[in-house]
Amino acid sequence: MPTNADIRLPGSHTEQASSCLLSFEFADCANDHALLSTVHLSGPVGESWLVGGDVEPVRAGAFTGLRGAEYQFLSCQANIDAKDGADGLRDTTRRLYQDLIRHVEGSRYSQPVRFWNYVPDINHLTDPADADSEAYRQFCWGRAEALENADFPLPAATAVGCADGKLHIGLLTATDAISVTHFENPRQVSAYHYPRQYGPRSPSFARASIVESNSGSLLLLSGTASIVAHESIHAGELDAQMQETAHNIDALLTSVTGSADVPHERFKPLRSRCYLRTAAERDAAERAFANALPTWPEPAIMTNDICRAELVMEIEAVFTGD
Ligand code: 3EB
Repeated sequence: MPTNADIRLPGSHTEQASSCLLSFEFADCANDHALLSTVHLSGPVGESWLVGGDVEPVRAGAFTGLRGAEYQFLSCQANIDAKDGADGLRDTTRRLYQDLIRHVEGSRYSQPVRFWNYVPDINHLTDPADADSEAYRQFCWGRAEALENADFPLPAATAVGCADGKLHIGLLTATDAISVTHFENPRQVSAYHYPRQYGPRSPSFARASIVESNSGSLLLLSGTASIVAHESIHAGELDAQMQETAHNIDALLTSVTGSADVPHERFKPLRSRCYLRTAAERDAAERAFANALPTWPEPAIMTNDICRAELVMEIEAVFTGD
């Protein structure tokens, strides 16, 4: 039976019973409060992100969530009105990100750790003749406008599609008691430096973020796909994209640990998700994943569109450090 996966955030309250700060349901997310909208295909049916000690509810504009001693998680879901076209998504994204930034900057939990974004009909062009009218590009535009004046570094993120018509945004942040650092991938151009051909404004995220305290560390890997430098490669090919994604993850971990000789010794894969564009490719994705990442625990495989139309899969993961 697949289990719900626990991810324990490092902090100073390790001796206390843990509380759930944030939970993702992969199997049953048809409720109005779900951060993630997806269709579960195989593997773990959810993730619970735990903190030591108690948590209490927080409300910040359109966002709600929980906070513990050192971490806060806020999320919201917004209906995107199809009749507003591309501008509706860009404006809504800008407004929600501005709300979120304002709240986070004014709180004790001011260090961003990781974003999750689920964008409705992410590859849809409101004007078929204009590649910049794509939902993902409009989302990136609104997000960049909100973040350009923010006083914080870009953290790890995921941005994939969803089919419920709503924009879902979630943000995990930490207090100064936690060390938070962000990393890029030497095999990939930083997303915030992608050239103009990918849209009016570049995506705003780091390739990975590490949270660390005396009790240990976690590496939070952003959504990672078959992109080398800034180009998508192996368009439409599941096996090859899976291999290329594994190479990207390998390059990132090697770079973070600072050594090609003893790669990955510091970080062990704990939980992963594989977002798969085509549900019918589930069995092929299971095989390709096991082939490309043979030492990893079984991933949660789910169906979501990927932010570039030629990409068929993307992996996000959490690694435990020492
Ligand atoms: C990429 O590497 C693939 O826009 O927040 C991965 C992770 C991707 C996060 C985002 C996009 C985002 O560009 C797509």
